[in-house]
Amino acid sequence: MPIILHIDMDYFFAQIEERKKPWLKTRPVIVGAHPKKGQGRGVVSTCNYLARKFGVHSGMAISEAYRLCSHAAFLPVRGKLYGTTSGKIMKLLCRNVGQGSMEQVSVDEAYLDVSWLESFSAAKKFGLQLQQSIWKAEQLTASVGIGPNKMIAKIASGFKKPRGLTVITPEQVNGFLQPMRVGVLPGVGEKAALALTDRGINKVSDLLEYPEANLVAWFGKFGHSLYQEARGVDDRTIVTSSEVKSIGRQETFAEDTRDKSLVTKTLIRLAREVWEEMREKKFRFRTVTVTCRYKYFETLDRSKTIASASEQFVTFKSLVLQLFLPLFLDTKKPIRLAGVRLSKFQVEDEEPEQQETPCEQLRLL
Ligand code: TTP
Ligand code: MG
Ligand code: MG
Repeated sequence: MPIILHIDMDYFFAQIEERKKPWLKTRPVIVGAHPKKGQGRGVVSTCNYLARKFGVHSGMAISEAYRLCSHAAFLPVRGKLYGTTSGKIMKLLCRNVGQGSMEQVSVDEAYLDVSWLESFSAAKKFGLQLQQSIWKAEQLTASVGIGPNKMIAKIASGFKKPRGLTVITPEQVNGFLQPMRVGVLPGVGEKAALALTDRGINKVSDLLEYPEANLVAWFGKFGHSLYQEARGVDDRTIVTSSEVKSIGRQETFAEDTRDKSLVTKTLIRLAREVWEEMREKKFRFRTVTVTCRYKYFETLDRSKTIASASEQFVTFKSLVLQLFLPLFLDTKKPIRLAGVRLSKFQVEDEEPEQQETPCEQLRLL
């Protein structure tokens, strides 16, 4: 029985700022660009929960935040300090579960596979201990969610923030998920949420009334995932850093960048290296993954698996370019690191499952 734990630090950057200046704890605190008395042009990185009461949130224009809460303490982003603190917390988590059971997904969150604990009540105890260890080591609070898969664990960790600990057993999944807004489901961004509410679908339970074919007609391949997600199903496994069944390369840019041609060229060069290493091993690949890490270490992956294994560099390259596009276009965030990975290998003399698949028939996993 899979048991997944998701841990996410509470108002991370702002909490780090409060740690050394306890008098900030009783004030709204906003970390981000300089407000310049309401004329500032940047955005809010994050804010503490007191500032959230005024409607301030991450990504909001700092001028808007100033309008809503001008008496807040406005603090600049100290990225290096947050990065070091994040590293210490991730190491602590890794010491508790081992590298093979952990996936860091952003500067302040990680999935841990704790299936070895064998029960949700043992996992709850473990989650509590993790919160206490982080408090002891760093004087910072975190929220924990525990569930039978990544999606449920992540929704659960955000359920009772800050300092929350929410456990959802397999029997509780549907009752937990169905009253929630569709926006909680992975992959349902603002656009998809709007497309759904336009059709009168506001809650996850509303989605259950539609056959899979409808969702596919509206959203293409994502419709398949959406159908599963609404039923609490999520097959994504934890992608650990010690994965040996793949060949990958990544590169950190000298400066965070929005230069599309620079990132594309880098990805193609990395892809060439990865492909050469794969050919040395006489492998053929089925899965291609492109990774982008953005400013502040938020990391996103996109993968495609083709029906039959390929050894063609052109196929690999066109998939890399295809996968990269949404990672670049769906956000305005500068890119810190880009990487490519091949996996699901077949060895040369294995029978291919079927003929080479044209790109249009690629299956999105
Ligand atoms: P989050 O975990 O999304 O937010 P948070 O930790 O501040 O608050 P919560 O208690 O809701 O988890 O992001 C982690 C950090 O990443 C956050 O402290 C600041 C940074 N960040 C940005 O700089 N810009 C953004 O738009 C977001 C979402 C986060
Ligand atoms: Mg957080
Ligand atoms: Mg987070």
